[in-house]
Amino acid sequence: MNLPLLEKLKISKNQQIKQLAVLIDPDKAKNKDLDYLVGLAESQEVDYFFVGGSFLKEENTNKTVNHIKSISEIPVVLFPGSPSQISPYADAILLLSLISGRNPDLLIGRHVEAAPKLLQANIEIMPTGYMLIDGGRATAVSYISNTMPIPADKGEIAAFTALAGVQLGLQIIYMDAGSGALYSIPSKMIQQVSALVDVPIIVGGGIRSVAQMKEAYTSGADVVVIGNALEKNPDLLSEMAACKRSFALK
Ligand code: 1GP
Repeated sequence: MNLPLLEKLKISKNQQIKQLAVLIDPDKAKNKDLDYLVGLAESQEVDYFFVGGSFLKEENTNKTVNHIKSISEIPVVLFPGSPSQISPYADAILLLSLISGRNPDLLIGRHVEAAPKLLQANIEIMPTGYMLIDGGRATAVSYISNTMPIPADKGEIAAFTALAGVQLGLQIIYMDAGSGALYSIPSKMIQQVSALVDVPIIVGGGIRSVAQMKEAYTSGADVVVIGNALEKNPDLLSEMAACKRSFALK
């Protein structure tokens, strides 16, 4: 029997097995490049594809998810910027509450809009507390969501925000410096969050090197997400996957 992805994520966390997600932006995914990246991800045993973007010009989500599913066994998890990005062909969705912000639309409004679509899509729902952290420059998600990120040196605020999310019943915390962030999330902040909450922690935004990835895992990230760096250079994936695997050997 296939375990739900949330269960797998929790088991991996308990066993201190680190995981790697590759972020695919459906607007940017050209079939040839996508096939190459998906092929590499298969051979390197990447754990998840996250599919989505904060601002999609075209409704490419279904097409992209279908295409990935036709050539890969790796689970596809929606990381949606809006309810229009819900696809019934995905395995699961990170149902995001933007808990770092104070925009009611992204705490409950869009979820009401999404509810009937999710009911119909019948995919696994992974309730996720999403925290934007300042990564050194204004990001699309901060602009589009009309929210301010948590300052990178305010680890305590991040930790109590995450704790409040977990107390509200959220099952995952996603700390994101935003796609293409100048600076990835400081290790001290990841440590502070992971010391306070026991749910799986996803970390992404601005991670371009194995050293940054290693630092995130060591600080308490259970899943690291890489988008931009692999769009620019997919061949980085083999060393990144090796970094992830090196934690399993400890
Ligand atoms: C963004 O966490 C993801 O939401 C990944 O960011 O594209 O900078 O890797 P990058």
